[in-house]
Amino acid sequence: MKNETLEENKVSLQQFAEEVRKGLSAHPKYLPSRYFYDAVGDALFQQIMNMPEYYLTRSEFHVLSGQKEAIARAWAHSSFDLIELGAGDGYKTKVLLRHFLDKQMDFRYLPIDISANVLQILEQSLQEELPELRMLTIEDEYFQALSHLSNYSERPKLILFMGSNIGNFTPEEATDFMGQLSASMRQGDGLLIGFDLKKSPHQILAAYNDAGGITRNFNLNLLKRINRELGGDFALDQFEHFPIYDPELGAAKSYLVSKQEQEVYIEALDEAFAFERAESIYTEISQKFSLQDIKTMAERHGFEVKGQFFDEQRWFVDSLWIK
Ligand code: AVI
Repeated sequence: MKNETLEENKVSLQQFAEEVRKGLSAHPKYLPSRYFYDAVGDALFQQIMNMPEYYLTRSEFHVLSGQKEAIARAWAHSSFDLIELGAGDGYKTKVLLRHFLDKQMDFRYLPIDISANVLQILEQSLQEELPELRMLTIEDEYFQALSHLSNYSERPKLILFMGSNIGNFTPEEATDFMGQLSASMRQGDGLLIGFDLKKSPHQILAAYNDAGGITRNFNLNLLKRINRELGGDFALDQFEHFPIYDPELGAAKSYLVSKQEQEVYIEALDEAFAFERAESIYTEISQKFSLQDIKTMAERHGFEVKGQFFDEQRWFVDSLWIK
């Protein structure tokens, strides 16, 4: 078992190295944002969710607390499997779980995540707070887990994909992801999906450029991780965090910009990467959406929009789609 884990780690380290090579050799340079989330990145993201500027988590929490009854009514099933993609710490999901339990609905909660650590922490906290909850954690890739599930459960599925995680895909990746997700669902299954809505560009930009510099550290942690795991020699003080927001595209993008001409060597790749002064690495997209964008996406993938659930300020929406 231990060897298997070591083998898996080696494979994913190799994949990480290859993706870094590809991104740093490209013009313009980029790095995939999913590598933000090592243990340090997870802890920094936890801090981000508590920052005054980062309204997303609070807004979605307000959606769920204010609209839980309406959501349950629109879903309209009392016996189902509740599946969550990328559950995190469960802070927001607990609102729904508690409500469904109070209403004595007959459901199992199945959070899917590739991190055993995340699932273990979640399971422990749910066992303490909601001991009556029936739950089965699934450590796997999303689509692999969903295809297994369809084989042994006949009950309708309600899939949760919250937090505006869909926004961290490029529009092409989002189309690909939604296509796969739709293909893994049966007629009548539901998807409750969170979208951060287009709003004042100042407000959006501030969420990715906080005064305390936590998002800066989150972004720079990507270079720190390359140093630590791949033997890189990035000088962190030689790169600056630079977020932008394009209100036309609804795209918040983050970059790391080289302060000077420099070379960075990465041992695992035995390769040096040259940076010109002011050359950028594109590290993340956080796409924002209009209600029309959401409707178009749903219809394109064969869903009917059954309900749109907002917070009071209408900054965030959890949208219920039925296949
Ligand atoms: C996880 N995801 C929805 C966050 C976002 O808002 O795009 C990640 C994040 N990046 C910087 N701050 C937060």
